[in-house]
Amino acid sequence: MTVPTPIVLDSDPGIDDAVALQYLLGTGLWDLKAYTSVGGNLPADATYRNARALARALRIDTDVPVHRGAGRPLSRLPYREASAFHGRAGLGEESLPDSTAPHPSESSAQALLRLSREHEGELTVCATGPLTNVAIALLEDPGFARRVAKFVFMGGAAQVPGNFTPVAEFNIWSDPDAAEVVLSSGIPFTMVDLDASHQWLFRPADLTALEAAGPGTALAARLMRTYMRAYTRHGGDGTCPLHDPLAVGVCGDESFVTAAEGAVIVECASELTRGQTVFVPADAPRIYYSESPSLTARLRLTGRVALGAGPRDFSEHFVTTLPRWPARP
Ligand SMILES: [Ca+2]
Repeated sequence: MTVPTPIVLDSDPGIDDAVALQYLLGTGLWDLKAYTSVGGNLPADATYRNARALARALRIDTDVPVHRGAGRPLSRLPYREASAFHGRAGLGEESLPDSTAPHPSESSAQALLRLSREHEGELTVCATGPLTNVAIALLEDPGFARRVAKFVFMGGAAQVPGNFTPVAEFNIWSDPDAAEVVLSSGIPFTMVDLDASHQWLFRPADLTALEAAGPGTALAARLMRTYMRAYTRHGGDGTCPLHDPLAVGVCGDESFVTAAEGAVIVECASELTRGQTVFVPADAPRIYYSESPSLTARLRLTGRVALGAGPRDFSEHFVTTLPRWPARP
């Protein structure tokens, strides 16, 4: 039996964040050290409240501290609400009771920094919201980038259109400056973008399977039903993408995606293309940006970038793994 690896999930719940948490617990691969909330789908106070309520609903709130994220993006107006997809309070129609756990004094960024020191070289960080907290940790202490073993985030669109603007994915659009701080830090990153997450879909048969899996998956099934309806209202075909769960999956196994090595540079100056993630493969022509010493240097800060679905079936893994939590007595 393998020893669970320390991980922090940094998240803006959000429906797919919620089921990503339950899936993470179901894998049995991870020792969840903290659940750090960040503003994104809703303002920071609301995602913190939702994160605490989810920790209670999934019976981890006595063991896993939940931290409050930064109050706003690094240099932008406060987070917009994505209530069209996630419901007015962020978790569909649910109104879950708050946890009774004490409120930690550490912010999300402070918890990330402490855990990167306590588990230097071992800690995986998975981010499924805007990258504000991770950027703040890096601004406070750039050494965070080398202490983290692996950083996987859901966000961006490498070679496909965006989902919030023609060129930008929602998480990166929400705080592009934070994303650029993170992706230029030298942190060992894997970008789980729309290129991959739009390939792994949750289908009506998967919903039926979750609904049949017992009382432990009733909440997840209700959330996913709401999420599928939202996608259908927005022109979908009755399925929905598994954005955030896929990022958690890739923390454990990259073969759910195909990935290439390369740099990702985030557009922060333009209003029109705000949050665009410009992917430059490591084997790109060497003339790229040769007139710009700063961009040429930037291209050396590479990571793994998902470009599509991988050989291993993520949708199937998600639906069979999530019901393993909470463990039945
Ligand atoms: Ca999210």
